[in-house]
Amino acid sequence: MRERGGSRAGREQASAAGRLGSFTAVALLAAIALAACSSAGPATTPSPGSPAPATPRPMPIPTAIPTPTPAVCADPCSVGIVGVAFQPVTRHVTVGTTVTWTNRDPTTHTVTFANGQVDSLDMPPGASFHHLFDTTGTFSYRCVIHADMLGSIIVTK
Ligand SMILES: [Cu+2]
Repeated sequence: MRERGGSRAGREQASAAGRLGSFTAVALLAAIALAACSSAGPATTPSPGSPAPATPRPMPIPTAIPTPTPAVCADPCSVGIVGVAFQPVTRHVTVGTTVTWTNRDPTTHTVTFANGQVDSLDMPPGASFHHLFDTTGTFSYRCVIHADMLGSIIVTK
């Protein structure tokens, strides 16, 4: 009983040793192959004549770009109504400036302030409308006939 068990254990040991041996051989071959690869010359070692490898340049630090001061539209300031749009859409003026809108379209438009204080009512082709801005603020307006016709007058001191 004991001997049979012992001999079976011995066979298993021998077999394990054999597997270990073949594994060692494979590992050794792999090591040799790796060594052969890594010592394969000029790819890894730059020759003296080749340019120096590029050194990473530091990221440029973004500099603050000053916001350009919007051009002030001199008094009297004009806004065109062309192609179913206010042109320009936004005008910057100073207090005391009169803005004149002129309809250069073949269709009727309006200049209607969002605050409800100013309304040109219908402006047929060729008609003009003007308003004197005597307070600071941003005045948004639109054409009541064309929903996407929007404009604004920004009044500063
Ligand atoms: Cu319109």
